Amino acid sequence: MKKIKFIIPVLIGLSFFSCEKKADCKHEHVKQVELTDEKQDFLGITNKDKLSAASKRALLWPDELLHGNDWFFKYETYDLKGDLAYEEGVVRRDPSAIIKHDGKYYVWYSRSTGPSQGFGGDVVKDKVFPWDRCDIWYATSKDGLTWKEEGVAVARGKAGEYDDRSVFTVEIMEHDGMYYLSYQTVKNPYSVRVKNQVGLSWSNSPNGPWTKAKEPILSPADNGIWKGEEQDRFAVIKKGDFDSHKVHDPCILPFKGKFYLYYKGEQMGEAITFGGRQIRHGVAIADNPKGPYVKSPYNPISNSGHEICVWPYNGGIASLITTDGPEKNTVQWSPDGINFEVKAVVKGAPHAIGLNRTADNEKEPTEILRWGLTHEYKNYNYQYIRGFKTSRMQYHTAKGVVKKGSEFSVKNQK
Ligand code: AAL
Repeated sequence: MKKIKFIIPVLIGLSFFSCEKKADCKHEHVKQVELTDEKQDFLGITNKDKLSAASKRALLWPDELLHGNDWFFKYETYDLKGDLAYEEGVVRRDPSAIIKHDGKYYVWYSRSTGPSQGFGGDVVKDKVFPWDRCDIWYATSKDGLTWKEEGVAVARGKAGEYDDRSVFTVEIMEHDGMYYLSYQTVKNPYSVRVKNQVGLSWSNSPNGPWTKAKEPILSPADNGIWKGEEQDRFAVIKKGDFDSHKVHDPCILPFKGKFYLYYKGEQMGEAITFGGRQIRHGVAIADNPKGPYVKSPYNPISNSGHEICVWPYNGGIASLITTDGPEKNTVQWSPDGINFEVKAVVKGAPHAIGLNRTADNEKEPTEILRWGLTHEYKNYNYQYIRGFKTSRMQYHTAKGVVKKGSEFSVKNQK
């Protein structure tokens, strides 16, 4: 068998450094890849001596991913019934995960009413975004399809408090008989440069009453410097860390005896990079659910993504990365909750997912995604909560062809 070894330079973070002398170059990782006849055949490479850049990248893919499809899924969305069906004049968005209590599913979400005026007018009085002037509401359901809105769980704070303008984009964590809601907070006025923080409330029942933390549990990094006084979030002297402007989409998971608060960072002077908006995720870790949460020195822990969607799997943490950045629409996994690797590239994914935390998430990598909640834009002003379901696709077969051993073959035919 003819074996050829290729030295493939892997550039860290896809940055294109140039080094005068190869030996002096600190930025390169060099990986030896063996191109066997089998691998050549599997990848369909015409000539071992003439590898395109794409074939060289394909040779770096781990065998486990090359031959498996365990993390891949496809999805569809559907309308909900009852109080969560679309209602004119009402914004319901960013559903939390779903939990079950006394035979009923529970979900929390951002709720506001009326259209948004944007930032052109009086930001003290106007509603600038659909997620501005929100309170956190909750709903229950017997079957996950028809929902009853139960009312406010956590309201905005009193004038002058850190959360007096909007409380929104909430997540639920149930731990040791206690319930914790983590969510975004904004203080009036909601200008384009306003910093967004993360708040926390807790209760011994999902029906409340909820006790609010006196201070935010997470704040943006304070090492960015705005340029000038004008309300322009792109004008900076220094951008600062990936989360120097906003800490968003909090989700706390108990992990390895601690509490991992995953969040989306938005940076002052946010750029448009080759993958879209420059959005990355971070994690902050605490010994207790109420904190204090300390940001990981390894942040950011993703180079892409938007709303946080994380779940425990196989002793580590899985993460669905959507919407922004070069690794959007990938499912990733990390053994330590910090160092994530791509496991699958999906065709698309629901946004702002509310995961079904009652699922047996260890059954298969994406079992927790079999059904859940998402939101969709009816238009710029109004969003509503919808359901989604996914299925795995192990084989791609034509109609009428049944591949033996595949429980999915019939359902997933095109
Ligand atoms: C979302 C989240 C955050 C943003 C906005 C409302 O889906 O990423 O919550 O602030 O959009």
